[in-house]
Amino acid sequence: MQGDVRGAAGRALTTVCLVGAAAAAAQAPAAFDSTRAYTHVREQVALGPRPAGSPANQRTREYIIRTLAASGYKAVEQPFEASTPVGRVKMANIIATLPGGRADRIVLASHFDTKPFEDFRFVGANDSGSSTGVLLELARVLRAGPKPALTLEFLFFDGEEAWGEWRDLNHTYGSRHYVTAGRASGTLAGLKALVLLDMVGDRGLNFRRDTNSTPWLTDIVWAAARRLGHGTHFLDDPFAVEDDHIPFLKAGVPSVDLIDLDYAPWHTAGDTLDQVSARSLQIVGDVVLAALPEIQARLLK
Ligand code: 1BN
Ligand code: ZN
Repeated sequence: MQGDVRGAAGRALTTVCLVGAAAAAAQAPAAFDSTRAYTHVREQVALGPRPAGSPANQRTREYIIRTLAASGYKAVEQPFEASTPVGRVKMANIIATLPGGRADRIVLASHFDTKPFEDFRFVGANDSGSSTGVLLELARVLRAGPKPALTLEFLFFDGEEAWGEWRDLNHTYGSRHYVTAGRASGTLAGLKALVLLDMVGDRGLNFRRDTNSTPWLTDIVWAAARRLGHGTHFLDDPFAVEDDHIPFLKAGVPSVDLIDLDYAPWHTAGDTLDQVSARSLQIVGDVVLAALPEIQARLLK
């Protein structure tokens, strides 16, 4: 009899604990898993060089869409044709949306094309495998967490890289197309901030403050890094960089570019998987996740 009573009490306690654990799990945001992010980098590298217009670029898009689908997103492609030094090239951005409490949105972005080189094999593990891997993992984690205050959009740009020299309009084809299309359709008005990731996997992670980026956004990211104890990777040195955030800044969208250009194998055959550190991917994923609530709070003020 007593055994039965204790058994019932024990079962009740177990039920309470399980319900409590389930409630906690429902509220706690899932953790960023750099092992998954690193796997995404490896899978992209395995596809080989992925310049805009190439079959491997198309397969990269399929990989991104498939990975997003596994996280519960119905991603859409934004196809366009760009005029480049090698003629008209078919490209496509990829967009996945996580609806928030408001329709106004924050975009988290990365490019996924690799720079075209004819004289050597460029697989772009860091540029652009690392940021694409982090963005795919951020999309998974954020969907598993509580509904965000603002809508979040995960945006994968095609055609960031130049054919040959980065000058005139020979670069940022995908981001320029997104901004032009968003202006024409009116959807750009709901875009309140852009966080751009590029080259985030270097073992010796060193972000400098891009002076083209919006200072309050940079401040929030740098403060989040300090809070998490990663301040040593986020230097106060200023430098100016041109990247996919420039079309957004020109359109008046507050933007920050998190880019580590202090990377010896940049745009060389040496930008291979062994140069990418899962620990760096983890730091960037954690810092972006810590910065997002602050960015939302600032935008809701
Ligand atoms: C970043 C990665 N970029 C190209 N691949 C943009 C860039 C171009 C940054 C020129 C600095 C100089
Ligand atoms: Zn590059």
